[in-house]
Amino acid sequence: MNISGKTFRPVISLLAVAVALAVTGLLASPAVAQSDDEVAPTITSVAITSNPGGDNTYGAGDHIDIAVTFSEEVYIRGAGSVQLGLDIGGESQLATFTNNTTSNWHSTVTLRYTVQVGDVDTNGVSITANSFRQVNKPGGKEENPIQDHAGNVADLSHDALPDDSSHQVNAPGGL
Ligand SMILES: [Ca+2]
Ligand SMILES: [Ca+2]
Repeated sequence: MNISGKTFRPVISLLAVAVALAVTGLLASPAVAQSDDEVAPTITSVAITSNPGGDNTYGAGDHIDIAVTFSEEVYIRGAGSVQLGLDIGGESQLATFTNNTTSNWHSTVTLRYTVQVGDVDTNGVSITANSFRQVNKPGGKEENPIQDHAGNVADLSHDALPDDSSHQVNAPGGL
């Protein structure tokens, strides 16, 4: 056996990193209250809430906002941590959570897509079924799944919204 300082030190460092990660994970987790609640949260509605104006049409730079409502308050950590899929003229686009509160607990979350030059949908925007999803990023999906106060992880399934002619898009690109 030849346990020199050179071989020993990296082991200590790895342990220190592991402990630090474990502590960070504990601190980042939402507090779970004592509760008899065993019912998982579900998505009860998905609706476009922005107003494109009298012409029912969004132009480049306009915001399309979609509200996703849950059956109860859920923990969602931070802006950008969840996304929702839109279909704009046959192209898949992502709306992203814009958290405008200091709380991570939400009954309804609003996701926003900003219309880009080149987006055109003459029969209106549609929303893809079961496209609401949590983004995998540090402090996100693995450490903090979307859950209720009792720690029941949410069922994120939801219906599609069909083409909605009151939410058309017309931002054609140049030549
Ligand atoms: Ca519950
Ligand atoms: Ca469409």
